[in-house]
Amino acid sequence: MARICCGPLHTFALLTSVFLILVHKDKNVSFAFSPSAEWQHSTNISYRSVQFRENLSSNVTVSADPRTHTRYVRDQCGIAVESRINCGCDRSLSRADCEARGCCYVPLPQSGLGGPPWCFYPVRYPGYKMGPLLPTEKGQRATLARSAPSYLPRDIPTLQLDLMPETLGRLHLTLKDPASPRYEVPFVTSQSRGHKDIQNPLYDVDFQPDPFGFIVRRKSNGRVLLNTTIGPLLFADQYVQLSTSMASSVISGLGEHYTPITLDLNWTSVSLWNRDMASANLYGSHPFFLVQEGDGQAHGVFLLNSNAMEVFLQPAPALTWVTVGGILDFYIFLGPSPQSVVQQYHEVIGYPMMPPYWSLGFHLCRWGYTSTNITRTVVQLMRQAKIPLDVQWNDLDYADQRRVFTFDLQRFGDLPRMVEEFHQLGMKYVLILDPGISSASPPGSYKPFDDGLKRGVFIKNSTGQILIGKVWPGPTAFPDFTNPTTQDWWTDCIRVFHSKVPVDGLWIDMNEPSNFVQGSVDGCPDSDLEKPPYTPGVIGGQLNAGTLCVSAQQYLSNHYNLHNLYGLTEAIATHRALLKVKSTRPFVLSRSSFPGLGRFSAHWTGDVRSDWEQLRFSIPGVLLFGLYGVPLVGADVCGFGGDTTEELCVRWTQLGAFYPFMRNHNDKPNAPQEPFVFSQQAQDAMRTAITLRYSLLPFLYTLFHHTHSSGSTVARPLFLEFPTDPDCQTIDRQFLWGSSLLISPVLEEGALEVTAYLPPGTWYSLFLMFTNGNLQISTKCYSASYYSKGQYILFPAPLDTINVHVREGSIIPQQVPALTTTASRRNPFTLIVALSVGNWAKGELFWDDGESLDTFEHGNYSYVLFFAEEVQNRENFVKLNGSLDGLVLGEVRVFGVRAPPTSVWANGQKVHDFSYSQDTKVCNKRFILIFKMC
Ligand code: MIG
Repeated sequence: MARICCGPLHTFALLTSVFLILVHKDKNVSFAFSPSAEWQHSTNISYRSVQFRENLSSNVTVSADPRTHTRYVRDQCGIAVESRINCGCDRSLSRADCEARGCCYVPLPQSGLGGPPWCFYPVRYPGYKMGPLLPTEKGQRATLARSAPSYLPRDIPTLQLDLMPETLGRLHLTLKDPASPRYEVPFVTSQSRGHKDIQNPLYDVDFQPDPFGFIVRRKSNGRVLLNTTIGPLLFADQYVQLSTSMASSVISGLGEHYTPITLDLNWTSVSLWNRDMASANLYGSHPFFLVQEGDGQAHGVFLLNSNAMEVFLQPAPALTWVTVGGILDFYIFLGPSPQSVVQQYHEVIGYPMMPPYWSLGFHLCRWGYTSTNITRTVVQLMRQAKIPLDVQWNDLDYADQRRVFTFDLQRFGDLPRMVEEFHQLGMKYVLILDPGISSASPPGSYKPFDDGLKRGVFIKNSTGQILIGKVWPGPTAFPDFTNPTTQDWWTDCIRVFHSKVPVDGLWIDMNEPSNFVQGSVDGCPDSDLEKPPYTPGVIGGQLNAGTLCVSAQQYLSNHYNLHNLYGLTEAIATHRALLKVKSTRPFVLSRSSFPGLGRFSAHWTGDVRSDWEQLRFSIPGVLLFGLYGVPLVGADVCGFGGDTTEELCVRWTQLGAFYPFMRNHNDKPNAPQEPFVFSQQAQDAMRTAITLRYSLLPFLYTLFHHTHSSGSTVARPLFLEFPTDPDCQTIDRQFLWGSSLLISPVLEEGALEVTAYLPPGTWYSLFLMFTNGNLQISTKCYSASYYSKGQYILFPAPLDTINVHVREGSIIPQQVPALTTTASRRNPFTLIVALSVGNWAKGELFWDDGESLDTFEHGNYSYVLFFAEEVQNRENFVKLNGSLDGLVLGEVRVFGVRAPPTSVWANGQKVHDFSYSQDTKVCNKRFILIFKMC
């Protein structure tokens, strides 16, 4: 047969001129596998062009003024109702209070709560006055001064504005106090690069000098992207406010919240203050948003500020940032495509880490595996059920009195041996690590605390004693990861523990940080930090609710400023510790997050309930973290809180098979939800889904490579890929892997069909097609193709099926699945070639050993490009070289072959073992051809 199969190959150079020919009467279709040529991501697929919706705001339903029932009523202060900027973001105001602030008070018939404000700023409400713009090394600078104080305590009378064009598509703008330095966010943007002399950037900036405001336009079409003259700039010590108009109402970001992919602008607000709470302000803070402008272009805004923040959204469309500290540090990204906005953002916060290959496998966990023997049994039962499993986890159960860096000698006494056994099976092991360090063990009995005390690693309260809170082990101290000494101590703790229990990764939970008492066991002082003049809308009403006193002192600043960075700094420390201890790619899973987390860690969406609504909202949750630069993300498969049902768990496993990070995890009191506890039918369905995932891991890994090397997304909202298709703007019940796999899961109880949108073009159904003795998977050796004009189509979705479609023109590298990635990585590859209408397809594979550090950076990898194209004669084939050690291409499946081939050739030899079947659903008759290379 084809030469590509002749045993393990030392280098791909041996594969010179590997090509396959399908001989038809008139034409040949050839496939050349190119390991070296460059191929840009942009495809030739032409998008349906759409008209820019000129007046997006006219599509917005606003609270009409009932006095006239028209949309754009001018009230007496001259401002349309939907454009009123609340003069009382900080507190509700009576007419007298409002007028004392010099604001307009115009009541509306409905209640003032949750709707347009009654008290709002008049046009040109006094603020700062801007002096002349002077050139600096990085751009331009101006001084802003207040002529009269604002209504806030401790105004900052003079501000310094810096305008720094950094790249053609990126503008950096800061506002700070030139007189005394204020807190600025550390860590996040150390990698950001900019250029000094930007010729012809995508943006224009204009200023209104008095009162100060700026306007950012897209130069190509003059569109106003941001206009801050719609409201005043307020800048006081603990209250900073800025409003802007938005170019459209289609906005994604400002997480972490429980939302659809686009935000609701109907007089809502979102608070950014990390909290261990499955509602309202969630575990992470991401002050970034992306705006779809309506014509396929997009821009993004990142406010680099880690203080407690509330962002008010209104239908104008407009938004108002209010933050209780720090400076205003804006990055504005001009795209122009949504995908390039994401790239520009990731350039600033750092490209995500390259995950170890095994971390893309299936993970299994629960709170309540109460011994090594129970944990072992779980692994055994998974293997008996022949369901792939790469990583077994333990929750807090392993720890002696719930103290981290210990293990319970009664129930987990042979933990080291268990981990070794898992390694023998080609599996990995991860356990949980909470940041709270028990402070109540007798002196000399718990080294992490004793050492930490000696080395001064713990956060102190405002009077300089170690702050004690309460978490799982009881009283605990909290490491201050902004302190370099803490980093060393943490590395030592991990090194010592790892020398006993050779964990492969660490799961850092409770790192908002979470605290079972408010502030500390001694409460918190009564101060401006604990009770700022204004507290954003956070659960519990106070910043120290469920966490530490914000007046607590850390190495770099107080907790008031650093709170939102706690998880990020712990992730950095844990990543670095694993790097030092293991010298392979670290795997860290963090609950709390901040921009930049993705460079160090994966993320899961926390304590989701086992219900259908949470299943559905897990999709935008995962997709948004892709925008935030944390591509390795997933929700707890089958749900965490409450008992799951068999049907929910099957559907969740099918969707979870397409989370970039796939872990089934369960809360302590719940009925078990491991795949093997369900009926044979359910197990079959779960096995099919997980095995399908395993077959696609080479493709998934290649997507991670792109994200790691150029800032992109893995699980991708449709609008990123089809930006000019208005139907895609808000779709978040479906998503893509990269640009070519469309996933359309069932999200409703009892549903056996799914209505899914197919963007314009031809799409091929992807079924699991592997017959593997080990896995005994039922196979469906057919495909159906659909030609879509950009429409919703009803697909059958019986319980054993998740609908996945391959986009025309793509080649998807797969590998014969196995029970672990250790085994599957040795299996032959398979290619799915989804021919376009024009009979071409392309794809790629990034491959390395899956765990060494910086393989891309050091060049220790292979990169293969695959092309399929129609050629007139065999002489025209491209001959290409490259290197790809020991990889075997086992099978090729070509979707969309126009007529049954009379013969098939590979590497100059006739292939005898091939089959083709007619594609039943196809309009213009096409065939699927499968042939074995080995
Ligand atoms: O207060 O470690 O989100 O995944 O199982 C609960 C026990 C602490 C919260 C995590 C969850 C984990 C649980 N943890």
